Amino acid sequence: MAQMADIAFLGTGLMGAPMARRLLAAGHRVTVWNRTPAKAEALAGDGARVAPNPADAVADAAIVITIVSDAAAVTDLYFTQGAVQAARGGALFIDMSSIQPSVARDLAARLADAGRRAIDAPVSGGTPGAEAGSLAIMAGGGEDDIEQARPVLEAMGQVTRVGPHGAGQLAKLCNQAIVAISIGAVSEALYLAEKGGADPAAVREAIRGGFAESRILDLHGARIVARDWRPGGPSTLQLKDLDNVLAAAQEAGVDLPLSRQMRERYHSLVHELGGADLDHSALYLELEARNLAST
Ligand code: NA7
Repeated sequence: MAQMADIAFLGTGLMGAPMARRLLAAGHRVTVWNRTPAKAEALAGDGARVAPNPADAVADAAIVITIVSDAAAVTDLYFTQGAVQAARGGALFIDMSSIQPSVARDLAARLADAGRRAIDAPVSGGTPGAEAGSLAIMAGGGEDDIEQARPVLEAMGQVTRVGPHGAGQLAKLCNQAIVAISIGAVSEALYLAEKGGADPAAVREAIRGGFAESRILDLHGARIVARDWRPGGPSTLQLKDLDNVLAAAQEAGVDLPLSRQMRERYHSLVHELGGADLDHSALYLELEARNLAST
C-alpha cells in the first residue's frame, strides 16, 4: 500500500479534475484550488478540501501538483499568486502542465533557490486516460524526487523518468509532434475516403489492426467520422505545443518540416477558422476549408 500524501492540486480543468479524482480514490488527502472556483467545488463531493486561494491550498502540502494552461499560468501561480512562498520548505512541486522545456528548467532553478524541489511531469492520454488513471507521465528531474513522487503519480498513470529537469517537457513535445502529425495523416486518409466515394467509417474500421492502426486512428478517427469536435484536447493547446516543438527544435539546431507544416495549419484552424476551443481532431475542418478554397 503506497504511503498517503498531503497533496495540493492547483488547476482542476478538463485534465486536472479527473486526475484529482484519481488521487482521492487512491486515498490521498487532496486540497484543490481552481481559478474559476466552481470547477474546484465540484470535487468536494469526492472528498477534496476546497481552498479559497493557491497560498491556502499549499500551506500543509508535502506535494504541490499544478496542471494549468501554459507556462505563463504556471509562473503566475508559483510566483505572483504566491504558491512557492506559501509552501513548506522542501515541498515537492510537480508541474504536469505542458510548457517549454527551457521554462521548466528555469522554474526548477528558481524553486531550488527558494528551498523547494521541482519535477516536470507532463502527461499524454487526454481526458479518457485521466479518468482511467492510464496517463503516460513523462518525468524530468532528480531521481530521488521522482521516486518520492512515484506512488502519487502512479494513481494517475504510468511514470517514466526521461532525464533531468525539462526532459519530461521535451518528451511531451516529442509526443505532441507525433499526435499532431498523426491527426493530419488520419484526416487526409478519411477525407480521401469520403471524397473518393468510399464510406469513411467503414474505411476506418477496415484498416484497424493493419499497419495504420493507432490510438489516433481509433479515437480521433472516430471523432472525425462522427464530426464530434467537443474538446478532449482543445486545438489552441495543440497549437501551443507545436509552437513549443519548434522552439525546442531551434534550440537543438534541427529542422522538423512536418511539425512546421502542422503548426501553420493549427494556426489557421485556431486564428482564421474560429476553432480554438474545438478538439484537435478538428484539423479535419482546416483540410476541408483548404480544399474548398482551392476548387
Ligand atoms: P483546460 O481545461 O483549459 O484547463 C486549464 C486550466 O488552467 C484551468 O483550470 C484554468 O483555470 C487554469 N488556468 C489558466 N490560466 C491560469 C492562471 N493564470 N492562473 C491559474 N489558473 C489558470 O485545459 P486542460 O485541462 O485540457 O489542460 C491543462 C494542461 O494539460 C495544459 O498545459 C495542456 O496542454 C495539458 P480556469 O478554470 O480557466 O479558471
